[in-house]
Amino acid sequence: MTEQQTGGAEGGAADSPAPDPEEEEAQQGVVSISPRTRGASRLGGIARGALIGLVAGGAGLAVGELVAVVTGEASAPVTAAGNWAISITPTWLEQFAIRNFGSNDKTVLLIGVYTTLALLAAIDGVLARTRLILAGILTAVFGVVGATVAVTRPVAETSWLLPSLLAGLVAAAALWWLTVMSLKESDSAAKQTERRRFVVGTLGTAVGALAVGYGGNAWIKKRYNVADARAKVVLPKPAKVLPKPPASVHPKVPGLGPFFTPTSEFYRVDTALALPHVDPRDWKLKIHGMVDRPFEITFDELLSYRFEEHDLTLTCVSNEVGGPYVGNARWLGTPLAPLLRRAGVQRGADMILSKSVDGLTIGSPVEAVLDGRQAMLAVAMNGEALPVKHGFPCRMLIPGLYGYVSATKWVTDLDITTFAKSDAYWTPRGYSPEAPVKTASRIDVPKSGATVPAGTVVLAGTAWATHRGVAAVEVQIDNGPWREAKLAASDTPDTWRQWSYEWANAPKGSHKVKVRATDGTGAVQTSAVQGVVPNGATGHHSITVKVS
Ligand SMILES: Nc1nc2c(c(=O)[nH]1)N[C@H]1C(S)=C(S)[C@@H](COP(=O)(O)O)O[C@H]1N2
Ligand SMILES: [Mo]
Repeated sequence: MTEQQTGGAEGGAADSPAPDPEEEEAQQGVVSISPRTRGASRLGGIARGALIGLVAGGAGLAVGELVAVVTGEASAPVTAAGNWAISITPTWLEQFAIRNFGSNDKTVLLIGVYTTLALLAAIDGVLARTRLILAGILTAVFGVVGATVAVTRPVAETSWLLPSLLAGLVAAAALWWLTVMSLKESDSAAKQTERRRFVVGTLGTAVGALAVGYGGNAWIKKRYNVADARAKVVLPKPAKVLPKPPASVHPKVPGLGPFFTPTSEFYRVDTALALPHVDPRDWKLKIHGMVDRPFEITFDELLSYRFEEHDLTLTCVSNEVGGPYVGNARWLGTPLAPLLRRAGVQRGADMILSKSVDGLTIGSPVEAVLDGRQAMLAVAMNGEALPVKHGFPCRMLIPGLYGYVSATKWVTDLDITTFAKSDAYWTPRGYSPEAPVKTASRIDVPKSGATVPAGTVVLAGTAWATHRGVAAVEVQIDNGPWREAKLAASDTPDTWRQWSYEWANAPKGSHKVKVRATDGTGAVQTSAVQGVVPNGATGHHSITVKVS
């Protein structure tokens, strides 16, 4: 809204002398207004109210952001509200978001939060023109609501009340001030001065809010930045250097992704709206609960342990058949089993409830960590310290289990407990407490719907049955017989296996191609179609190809 537009609204006064009920009320209520301006268009009043609401709301949020420089990023009003929204998101909506927005789901959520807040602020601003006290109280109530959702986050501190409370107060004050000025401005006697005051006040508040908001945000980013700390981490040398897998783990088919997923392309799935920025100097891991000898270690202590490299394919329970939420990396970590043994897991304990700094909890079977597989606390992937979004400085990994039951990022707490007693984050949201990775296979080349020249068509893709390994991959064309694909070399049973198939004399026309894998135990991937809830999708991936 510009000054010209508000001016235009007022210009309409002469043409429409009907008394505006809004201004009449304002006259009785808050400020006395000269009859001359009664005709100011109602629309102009609404627009101006909405503008004031937005500016006042913005001022509040900006101050909230500034306070959050001290109280922590996740306590900022918008972040807290967003995190709360994530926590109450029903499973169907979460699935919808993952399916449609993928790793941009956070951006979409933030847009949603900002839009909702803007709408509320605008409505409140309009309301303020006739019911200033009520609107002021409402604004303060928004602040209290924000403070409540902030302080009820799993790892909140009492100070998390502050940003939203102050935001509410500042917004209420700004709303009051600007509304009173705006209503007064209609007064004839000092019209020019009043108007200038209103415009300057509104513009000034808006500019100030933007400056403080952006400044606060930049300050938060700087203050909680761990890039330097990450750069300084000296990765421990693995006790035994793992040789590079042979080149034959990758069939050289154009368009097929590499055997190791580049870190920059590795999928990301988590509930963190503001990524946790954990300084390794502050990091501690606590192992406690049903153990004989609970203990706590620092990052330096962790780094002094025995480290191993391990190639492992990580996948998400939310990955649909043929989906992208799977990646393969070389991880550097210290085995988890010796740490559990040092703590002395008590009889009856069957669950590790791991917790991240942002309060997310993940439940994993104690058995899976102690049965000899390479469960680890990882500090690096693909030769570099973990990126912040993949769990810096430390994350858990257990081969064979979906990420939501094994791969805790920013992990700081292992509570040894039982599945009977404890629920992890996703359990009450409809996901199974335990979830081994299901056998899956995917056709990556050609892309579904692609047109390819007749002759020999090369199909290629990947298959995984983490920890059981992949023993065979077969493809089926147009419901014909299943034909054995050529498997690339196997790295470990914990990694995916790429495959290719030369489809000779592919006839012209549209064809359907399907794939299925057999895992290391000899079990063939099921064709039964199941969605991702409660413990992973099943069914065969299929594509259509046009041969021309
Ligand atoms: N702290 C934390 N750890 C987490 C999650 C999370 O939301 N928060 N998501 C889990 C899920 S569902 C998956 S699939 C993997 C994904 O790991 P990535 O983002 O590094 O690929 O992390 C797991 N660890
Ligand atoms: Mo996941």
